Amino acid sequence: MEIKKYKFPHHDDSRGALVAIEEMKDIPFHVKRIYYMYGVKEGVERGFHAHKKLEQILICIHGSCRIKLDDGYEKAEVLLDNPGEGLYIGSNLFHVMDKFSSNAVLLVLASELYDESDYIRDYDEFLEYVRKCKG
Ligand code: T46
Repeated sequence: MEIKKYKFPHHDDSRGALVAIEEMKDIPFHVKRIYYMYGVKEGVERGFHAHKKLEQILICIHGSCRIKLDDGYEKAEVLLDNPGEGLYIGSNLFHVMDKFSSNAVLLVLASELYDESDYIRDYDEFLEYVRKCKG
């Protein structure tokens, strides 16, 4: 599976670091929604779904967490621990987020507004859906 990570422009100086992200330039879509999660308790796993249409960039802007990806054929794991880089998650990727450090803040840039009908939360349904999409 191809893992798409984006490295964002850093503007570091004696005052500290500033990371700027511009839509359609540093990431491949227009951003319609931003959300973030923090205070995730030790041992908690989140996600367990895929999206039919949504594109997202996940950035762990503080601390670290792991993202497990499954495209219905292959599985992969990515550690996010750098606020200067983001993981692209396109459609049809079943994903789980876990191993959150106690100080982790996971920021997500999303291409669409929140729409529950875009979620596939059942793994068997996901497998059926991706196989149908691939023809
Ligand atoms: C994803 C991963 C990376 C809203 O009302 N609006 C929103 O924009 C979002 C994202 C969530 N919610 C509500 C829906 C649930 O009642 O917040 C609650 C928690 O959402 P959920 O259980 O879907 O959270 P995660 O961490 O399992 O998944 C989230 C995103 O929902 C999902 O799109 O790809 O983060």
